[in-house]
Amino acid sequence: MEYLQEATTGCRRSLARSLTALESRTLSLEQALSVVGTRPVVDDGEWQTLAITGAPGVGKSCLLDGLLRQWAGQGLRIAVLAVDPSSPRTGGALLGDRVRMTVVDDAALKNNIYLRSIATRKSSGSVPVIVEDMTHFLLALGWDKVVIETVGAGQSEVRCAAVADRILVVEGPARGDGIQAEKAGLLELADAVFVNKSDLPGAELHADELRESYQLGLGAPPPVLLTSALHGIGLEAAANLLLSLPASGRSTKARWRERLLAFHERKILESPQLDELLLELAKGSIEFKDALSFIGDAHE
Ligand SMILES: Nc1nc2c(ncn2[C@@H]2O[C@H](COP(=O)(O)OP(=O)(O)O)[C@@H](O)[C@H]2O)c(=O)[nH]1
Ligand SMILES: [Mg+2]
Repeated sequence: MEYLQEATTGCRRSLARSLTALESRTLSLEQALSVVGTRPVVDDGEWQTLAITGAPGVGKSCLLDGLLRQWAGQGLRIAVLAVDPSSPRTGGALLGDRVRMTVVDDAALKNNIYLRSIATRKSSGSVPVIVEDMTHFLLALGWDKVVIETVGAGQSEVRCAAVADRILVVEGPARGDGIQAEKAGLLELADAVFVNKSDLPGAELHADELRESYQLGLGAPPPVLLTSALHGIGLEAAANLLLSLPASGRSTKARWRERLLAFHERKILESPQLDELLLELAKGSIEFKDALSFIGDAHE
């Protein structure tokens, strides 16, 4: 595991190799941290991890490119994990082939940025668990912040977002159908909402719809900001707002819910007896509740 040691010296190739080992579960986070060390926890109210989530095509990658320029320009070192739910139909990536991040081509900034995508279709393990482990590892290596880009659809993606200290939900202009119920869960988790593509009609209308719907709920509403990643409008304000963004009280409960669920999932997926238990269950030689108690016992 020499590559782990090398990753601590800033070698990108060794970093990539370490992340691949975490992804394929041939390396556990514990093992990795035992080599690279852990980072002391400073509770200064600042976030270390941010999730950027929202429907495909709303401009998350474009926005992130602009935000990274601002942050890297201020000297922050930021690692990005792009969770890429590759399309089962084409086998191609849903996110990866849309927009290329240009910040990594910028000689003055690229040393402050690291990009890594996680192809969920190829993944053998639970993606939220992998994302969480990679995040801890990157922070332990001394990256200032980790940003997780994830499509805001589906339980697994919501759980990826819940790994983060703060959640930014990105929306596009109004499409005339108001705020749909399936979005409510995601909006509930938001510490901030950006309505991107403010250069297109309907963006302000949608921002108003969102603000209104937050007024109906309990607790302080998250800030709702208009941005145009394409034209660079509102990006500086957005970057500053995010850096000092407090966790919204309303998102905290939903986040803990997701984290509890993720913990449970990890317990099951990482149980050494899982394969055996599944076989026994399939054969009908043990009962469901026996399997549950096995998994419980293995970790207590
Ligand atoms: N008009 C307009 N288009 C944008 C804006 N931001 C992104 N786009 C375009 O939206 C498409 C999807 O962007 P992308 O960042 O890949 O979206 P993602 O799937 O959410 O990551 C691309 O063609 C972008 O050029 C914006 O502010 N205004
Ligand atoms: Mg994207």
